[in-house]
Amino acid sequence: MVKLLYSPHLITRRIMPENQEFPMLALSSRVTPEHLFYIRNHFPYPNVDMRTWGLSIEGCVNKPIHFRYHDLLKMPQVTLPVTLECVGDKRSFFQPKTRGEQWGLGAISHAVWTGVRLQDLLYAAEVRRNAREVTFEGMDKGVRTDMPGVFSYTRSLSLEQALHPDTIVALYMNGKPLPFRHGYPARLIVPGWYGMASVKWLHRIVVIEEHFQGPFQVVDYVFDRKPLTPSASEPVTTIRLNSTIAGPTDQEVLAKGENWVWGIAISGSDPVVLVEISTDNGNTWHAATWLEQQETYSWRRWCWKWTVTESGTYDIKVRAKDAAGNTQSEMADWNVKGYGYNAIQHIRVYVD
Ligand SMILES: Nc1nc2c(c(=O)[nH]1)N[C@H]1C(S)=C(S)[C@@H](COP(=O)(O)O)O[C@H]1N2
Ligand SMILES: [Mo]
Repeated sequence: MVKLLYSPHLITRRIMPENQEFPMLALSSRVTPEHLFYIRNHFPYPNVDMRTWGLSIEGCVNKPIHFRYHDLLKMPQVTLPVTLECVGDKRSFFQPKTRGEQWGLGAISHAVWTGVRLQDLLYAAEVRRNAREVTFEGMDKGVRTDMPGVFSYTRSLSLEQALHPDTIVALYMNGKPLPFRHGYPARLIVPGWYGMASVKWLHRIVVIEEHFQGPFQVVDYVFDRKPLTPSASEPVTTIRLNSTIAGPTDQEVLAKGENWVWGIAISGSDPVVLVEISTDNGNTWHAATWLEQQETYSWRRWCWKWTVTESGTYDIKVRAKDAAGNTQSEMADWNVKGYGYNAIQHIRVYVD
């Protein structure tokens, strides 16, 4: 039987497979409640039978291991707040349009993840010297439109990234066992990276000696720029500096007086240090106020009180700056697959 899940709280982009986004306007806490967390699936949901489920570590290791669920639960656990963002987030803003799910602002959400360090599992299996990458296989599979065959959702990481102490096999999300749609019983969490790396319904880890060539590694999730030359193709990794206005919304009509502009900022590498708002199409900028502390791998909410005395049409913009001095640009970094949109967001509001 095909599982059809659909959440009325989310903004639906596709029902089968389920692809739904977080309604940014519902941003009211740092942690996204489970029923509002965005969902990104390539395939129908897998059938997970906990009587037989296990996580195997095999390939280029001295001691292949098969972990049962309770084995993992008994191991030392770490807890990390991590924002997941789909690299297709904001794709609908690219001009010209690019193919794929037309995500708006909300293919991004934040949760607190608990699980075992991947390095603990890999050390237990004794990775051999000639290992180069580690592949992660999800239990979901299906066909692709661009090539024949049935594929599982499988991704790889360099051995170095796999051994990073913050790369975890998560068993809990926000203090409860992972919800099925977010990868129960176990999923990879690669903090700071776009969401495609965080493989759900994980059941097989294979250590390999070569570069993984699966379609979710070398066909999808690469920035392709035309004309296509080898140097113009680079793999998608960390989350780009970005900021988003949750409210007001584009084309909203406001009253004169005090209005709050509010939203989130994120970066997968250098921390965001400043968010600025403009209400005159980018001529003058005002620093927003943080609603919470900077925390590695986490989005950060901000707000700014806008006192409007005159009726009119206002072009509001938001831009973030990071600790390395980078800032968002006006121009989107257009690429064939519509990945990594992080141009300055622009909305128009009317004050009556
Ligand atoms: N097994 C599996 N893992 C997966 C995917 C998938 O389709 N199958 N999608 C990936 C992508 S592209 C993203 S953005 C995140 C989304 O995680 P979420 O659905 O828990 O929000 O999961 C990643 N892990
Ligand atoms: Mo994604």
